[in-house]
Amino acid sequence: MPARTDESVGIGDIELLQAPELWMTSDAILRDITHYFGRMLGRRTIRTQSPYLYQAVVFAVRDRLMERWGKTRMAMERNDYRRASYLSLEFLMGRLLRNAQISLGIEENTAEALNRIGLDLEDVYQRELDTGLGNGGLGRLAACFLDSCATLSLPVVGYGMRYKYGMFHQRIENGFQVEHPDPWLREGFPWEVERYEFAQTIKFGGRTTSYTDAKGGTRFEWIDTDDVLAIPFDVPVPGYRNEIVNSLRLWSASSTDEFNLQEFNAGSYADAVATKYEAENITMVLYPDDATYDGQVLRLKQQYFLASASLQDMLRYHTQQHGDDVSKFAEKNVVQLNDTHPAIAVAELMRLLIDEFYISWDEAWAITRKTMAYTNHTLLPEALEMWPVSMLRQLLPRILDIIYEIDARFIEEISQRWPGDKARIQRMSLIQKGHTPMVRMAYLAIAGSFSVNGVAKLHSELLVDGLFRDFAELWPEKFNNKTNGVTQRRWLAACNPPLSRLISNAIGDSWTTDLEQLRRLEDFADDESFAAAWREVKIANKQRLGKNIQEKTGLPIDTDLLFDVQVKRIHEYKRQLLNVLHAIHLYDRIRRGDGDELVPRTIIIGGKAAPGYAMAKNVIKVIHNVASVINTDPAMQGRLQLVFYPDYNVSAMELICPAAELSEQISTAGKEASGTGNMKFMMNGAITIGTLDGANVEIRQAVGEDNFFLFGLTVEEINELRERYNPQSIIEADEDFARVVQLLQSGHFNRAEPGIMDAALQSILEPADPWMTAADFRPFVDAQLAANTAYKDRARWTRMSILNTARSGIFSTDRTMREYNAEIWQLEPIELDVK
Ligand code: 26Q
Repeated sequence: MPARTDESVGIGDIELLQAPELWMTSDAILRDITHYFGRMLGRRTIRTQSPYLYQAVVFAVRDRLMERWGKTRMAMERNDYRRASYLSLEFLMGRLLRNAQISLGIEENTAEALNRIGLDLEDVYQRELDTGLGNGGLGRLAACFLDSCATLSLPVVGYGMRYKYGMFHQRIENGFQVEHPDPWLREGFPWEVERYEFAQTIKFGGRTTSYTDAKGGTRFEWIDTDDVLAIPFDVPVPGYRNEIVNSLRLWSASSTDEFNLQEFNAGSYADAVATKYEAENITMVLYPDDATYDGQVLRLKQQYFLASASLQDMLRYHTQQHGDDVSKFAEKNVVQLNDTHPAIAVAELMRLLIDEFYISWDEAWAITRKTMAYTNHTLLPEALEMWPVSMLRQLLPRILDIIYEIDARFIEEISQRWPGDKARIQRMSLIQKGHTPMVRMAYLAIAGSFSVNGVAKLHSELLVDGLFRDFAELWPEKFNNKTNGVTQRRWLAACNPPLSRLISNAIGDSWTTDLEQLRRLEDFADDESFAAAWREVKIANKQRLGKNIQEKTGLPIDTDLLFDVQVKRIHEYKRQLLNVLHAIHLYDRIRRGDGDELVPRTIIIGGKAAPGYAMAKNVIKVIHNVASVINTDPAMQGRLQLVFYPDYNVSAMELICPAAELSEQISTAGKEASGTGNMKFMMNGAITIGTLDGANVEIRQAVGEDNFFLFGLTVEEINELRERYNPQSIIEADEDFARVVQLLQSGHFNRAEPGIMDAALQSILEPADPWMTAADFRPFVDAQLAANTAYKDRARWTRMSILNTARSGIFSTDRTMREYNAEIWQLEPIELDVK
């Protein structure tokens, strides 16, 4: 139960928001900025290094959001809309100020207000720290989803974690990644509003007992628990110029007062304080792993903490609206699970309905299965989450009981459908038997949901044909696809102002809420003056990025070169090494005097490696060593550069994607669920060089095969080749490849660091290489040559670039969210005039 509630004040609801609306004029904005700067923050002089001007501007904007936020909430309550809750351990929001300004339509007025006192809004934007509460694609997708839902007026709440430390900062020392913490809250986070009145208590540990209730039924209790308090902090999510402001509710862990007191009374102050730290540990840090499962207790605590706090919050709201009758919970709520990370919510909702609302098992199960929907983001078996039964027994005993009961009933269902098929039961059971029995979280999510979706067409097909085949046979109606997208408000309008202006001058600005309008740019693909303007924008963006890279790395960037970019988490399946092999091949060609046909290029690679992923960290070192040889060789001057972009994050991508010309999407086919960086590049006019993997397949289909550089083995070819794969023979048969391997083996890139390249090189030479990098080397080099030829023909390249933008319309998250809503959520859009 919450420690304090509104009701406990005893005065009922009093509406205070009766003041007239704030003006959006530059006068009014300037007045508020100076008010906050002087009277609230207590500052007089503006120091460019201080965060206070930024904070004052945020407060002025936030006031204006707050009015709309209140109205949105009021409309939600009074019309009692069905809501979707997006549960995610990650929301990679990036910076919020520019986006809020654009959504409210006050960017020009704010800039003018600041101009009047001699300040530049752009500098204020740059002062904001990234909200880095996510690892990569999955977390950024959640952020794009929230933007689109608010813009479509959909009643969707994001539920996430307010980690004290977000994604680590990457620094490079001697070519090695060194991780530094991200204390993003240190200067305060002026966007959030603490809502202590909605705090929830979360149980851990203890034991379960049963008793007989008045009607003779058996009831269960979870007792002797160590409780932790979940405190919500709300962040506003503005829709684009539609007066809607939705919420992202982030939970922060804190110790419960009662609990501390007990131990204090027992005489151990130190223990009481230690316990407090243990509680707060739950939301201390984001796990920086993006594609491997590591079964740590703290991670399980995080997952349960998010699931329980969010579900209790939904039930609190539901009972506020409907009293204690939860029979309509599934009519009023849908929960979208962002991967299996919050999948324990299936069991937690069962517990809450049965133990706290006294609903029968069957009714609770019907409600749960009508409420939950699950999105899968990976096909990699090593990423599938499984928790040891023993860990659950210790940490969440009541939840384990419920999972066992779900499993027993599920097995019964399988036996009825396939009598006697024991192997099938073993395969499908929620519990994996063995020395250390494990709970398979994906299976719990599938069994407890009415919808299971993949994130690109190919990925969804592979789920049904492979990973979840047994389940798709049992419940074919549950499985569906929702191809990812990105929000054009951030990934075109905000990050690429010159291109946005050029586009809007040509076709108007309706693309900001209807991205398919970009198709009208096709009419300009052969217009010479438009093409010239298009090229100028790209050059300006390359200069902006070049300057940024020079500031970060000290390396002068030649902006006449083709910008060839691969930015994403470092992982073997994404094959940054294949890119490096190609860079070495180009270096080798130029060195041996065979580079005349090559257009000059700058290869930019960026991304973070999980701190525990040795091979990924080694890849970063390899890139740096190769880069330092290339970049210091006078023969490469003006012809070839290789740059590692340090500390890649959302704000970096906002500079990078508008400047990219060639987008590297070169994962082993069947491994990248979708990709979303690929869409950002396409939208900004980069041309993709890629494999038939994830959403690349749909990108190629949308843009046409002539406007995409395809290479590499298909999923079928990879499966077929697997058993007789022999990288050595591939290398021996390919002189260029052999020279590249020879350079690597000879120590050419690591004279003073013997052995440093060995692990990476060895991984490619291994017949067991799961990523089959060597098999795709020659096809990749050929596709790069095709890109090289296309780039030489300026008119042709520009045409391809324009067509990439023009045909990127389907990759808006507006489209993705419409599909989720039509096929899974079925929400009515919010109407602000209360019915
Ligand atoms: C799991 C257990 C313990 C600790 C961490 C994790 C963990 C955390 C994050 C596992 C995976 C992730 C992130 C996965 C991710 O970003 N997947 C990407 O999702 C994108 C959006 O759907 C896709 O476009 C990418 O293809 C996919 O790799």
